[in-house]
Amino acid sequence: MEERVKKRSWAEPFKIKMVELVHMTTLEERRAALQEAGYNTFLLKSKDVYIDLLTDSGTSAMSDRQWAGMMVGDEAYAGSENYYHLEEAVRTYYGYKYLVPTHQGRAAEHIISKILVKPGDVIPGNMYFTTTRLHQELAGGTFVDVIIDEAHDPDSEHPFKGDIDLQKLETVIKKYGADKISYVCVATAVNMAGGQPISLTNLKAVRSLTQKYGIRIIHDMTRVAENAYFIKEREPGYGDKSIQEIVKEICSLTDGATMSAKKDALVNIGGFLAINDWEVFEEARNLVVVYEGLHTYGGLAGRDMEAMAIGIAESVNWDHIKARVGQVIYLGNKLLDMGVPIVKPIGSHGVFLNAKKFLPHLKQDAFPAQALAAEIYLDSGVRSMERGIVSAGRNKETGDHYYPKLELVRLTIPRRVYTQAHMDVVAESIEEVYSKREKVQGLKMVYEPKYLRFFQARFEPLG
Ligand code: PLI
Repeated sequence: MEERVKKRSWAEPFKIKMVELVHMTTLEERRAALQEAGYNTFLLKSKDVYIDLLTDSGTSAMSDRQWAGMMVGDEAYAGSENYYHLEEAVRTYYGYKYLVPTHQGRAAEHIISKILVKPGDVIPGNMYFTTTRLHQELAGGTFVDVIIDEAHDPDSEHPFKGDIDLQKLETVIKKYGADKISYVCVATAVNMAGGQPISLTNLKAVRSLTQKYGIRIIHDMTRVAENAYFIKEREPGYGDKSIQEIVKEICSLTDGATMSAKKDALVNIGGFLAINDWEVFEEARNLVVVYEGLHTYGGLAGRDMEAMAIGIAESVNWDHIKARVGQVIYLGNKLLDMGVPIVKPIGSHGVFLNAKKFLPHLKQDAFPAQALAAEIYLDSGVRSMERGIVSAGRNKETGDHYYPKLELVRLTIPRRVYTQAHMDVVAESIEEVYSKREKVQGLKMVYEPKYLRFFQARFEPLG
């Protein structure tokens, strides 16, 4: 009986109440759109996209309860009721003491970097994230990657590729001295590694090591509930714990957090900085007034804070998270069955194609992942994102490209937006591109912005 139950199909834990019509395009229209966009999927117009897997950021469908919450927005300049609801949600579900709302995650990164990073500092972390590292660098710091080696190997099946290598971390602390370490940056569901989780066993060990040296941990909690899903599924001793309990335990091992609520927390805009230390909070509360807005709205409307408070509660619901990650795993398994090279294990928020293996005839400076994302769009109107050499940017000292080991195309699944039928269409398009992969040409970069170049760079086909 149990076996039979296990094999039964599952479906999304919601009904669809309103739909957004999508636009179908012809091959000729897509070719023209791609040229106009300089072969960068960030520069495509949304109207030219059929299935949009660019990002899971701000692209979720809000629930009817969140929309109802929008109607009780208290748009007072100061002391909005919705701020207090959000503060309560952050305390209840995450356990952090003090809250500074921001318009999105990078604004929280900006503020915490300004407060904690001094010129010449070092910030160790479990793999870089684009905006996080840039804010650390702009504050005069240098990011050092201390994730386990397996995270850089797309074929490693390590269940917790987000883990920190304790040896690497201690070596960095000893090399620079604890007073030069601004904090350790711990991300949950590590984005650039493919949505890979950190284990609680590892986080506890990181906590004792950093406590020994008196170093803070700042948590990039953008996808913490998704990380908790993998802990519940994979980590001994956590199978019977709820997502809410696991999330809270993760947060309790850190001193503060930056949050892009546009992901886990199911809103189209919003973020925050949460912190346990009163002095850091005081400074952050002061700085947010300069860059975002008063400390009780931080660049958000009251209604956005209300939707976020409700979204936080929904994000730790088991049925929600199981279906959310389940849909990503559904797409990943389809691609594996087709023989397409992807990052393993399948991550939480998207399926990451291994462009180095997909297009072995292209050198990394011919931007294989960028070229692959363009080709997929051309085939079917499915929009994906490069996460390889273009995203990695340049070394700020030497000016050379970073050559990351991972050269990936991310098929990112927005939450509660697409059905399994959409996933089938995506998989068939990737299979089609894979069947004619040797014809895919590399690209040359013809325009390169100074910061976060992947957003606005332009390319042309080589040869
Ligand atoms: O896009 P923001 O400013 O709300 O958040 C920045 C940010 C911080 N940390 C992590 C892990 C992210 O994934 C993140 C944003 N990610 C985007 C936009 C993405 O497409 O993955």
